[in-house]
Amino acid sequence: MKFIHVGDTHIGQVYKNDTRNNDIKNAFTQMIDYAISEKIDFIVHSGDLFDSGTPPLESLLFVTDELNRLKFAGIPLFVIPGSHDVGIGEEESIIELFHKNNLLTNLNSKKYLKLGEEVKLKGETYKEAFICGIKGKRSKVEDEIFKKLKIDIDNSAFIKIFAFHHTISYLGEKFKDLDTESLPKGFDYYAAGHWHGHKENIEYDRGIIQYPGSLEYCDEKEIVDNPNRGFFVIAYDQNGINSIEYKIIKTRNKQIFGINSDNKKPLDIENEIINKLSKNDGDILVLKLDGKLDGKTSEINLVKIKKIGYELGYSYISINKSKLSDKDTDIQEDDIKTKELSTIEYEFLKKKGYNEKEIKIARYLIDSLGEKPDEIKKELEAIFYSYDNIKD
Ligand SMILES: [Mn+2]
Repeated sequence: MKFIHVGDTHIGQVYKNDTRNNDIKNAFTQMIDYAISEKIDFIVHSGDLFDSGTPPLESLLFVTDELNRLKFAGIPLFVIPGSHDVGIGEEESIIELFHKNNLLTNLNSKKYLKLGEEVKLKGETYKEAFICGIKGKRSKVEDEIFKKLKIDIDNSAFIKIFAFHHTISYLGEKFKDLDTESLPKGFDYYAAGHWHGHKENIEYDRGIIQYPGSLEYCDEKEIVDNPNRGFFVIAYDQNGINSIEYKIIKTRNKQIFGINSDNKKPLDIENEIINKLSKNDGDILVLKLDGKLDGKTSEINLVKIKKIGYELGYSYISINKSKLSDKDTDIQEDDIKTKELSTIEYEFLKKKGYNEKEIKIARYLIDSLGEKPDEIKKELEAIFYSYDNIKD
């Protein structure tokens, strides 16, 4: 018997780029095609099926079609809602809509999860596998769940699977949102999601924790950091897990260039970049600029670079300037000692070429961290209107 473990498929509008959003859908289709052609017994999804708790209609229709193909092939899909599958301020997840339409099993539907003094969790036994899981974090409650968890495990199953949607402390204290030790014990396979990197074979209790990572690259960092994207195929029998394979899906060609700008003029950088570009068939292009430019960073004509790039055939172009600086924008050490923080902020943004309105918004946002969304919205509207008649 075989099952697929996939996670973080993020169907929706991850990019402001139709081609890349279609790539994300295409990755999902590749996984489903594989499940059907290889006669996989079932699929476990470890959360973030959608990119948003309120996905566009077009995404809902796409997923409905794909899940109907699975249903027709007799392959059940077991899902825990991820942090992205729940709308802001919502209790219920978009996953529940598909559960109610019998296109998947929401492992945290009322039937399986009961909150209270004790958190009672049930699962399903399918093809001699016991499957259960806990949804991702949208509120602090999900942290508490792990401390009070009582799981009704089917001990007669050949393999016991626990799905969860957290970054565990094993991966580093800095980004963790769950201590590894908080995970329940007694499982053979921990189907992990939320962290978009890829990690295999983390030993825990009597089993292993596996992160497949996002099924397609969800941002520039993932494009740069990860060579492959894919899902796990796990074979098991009465003796437990037999084999685990990482199935790599087909993604676009990537071209990643690092460009050092030390003592170069903006126009030189522009030409250097343009010279690197070549005719291609829909490649992804990432340009990482660093160093200290002899001139203003805003003088590099990014619009022109992108226009030429798209004409040459690139499907998606990301230009990263976060490590690029120019001679004017460095904050002087003396400034830190003698000036108010707000003055340093103002002068820095001014040198970066932002106008008064943009600076006011930026500084307001820095100051308003922690305020209520409604109040932030009101204040931002006021700033927008008050600057309407001022020329940039
Ligand atoms: Mn995710």
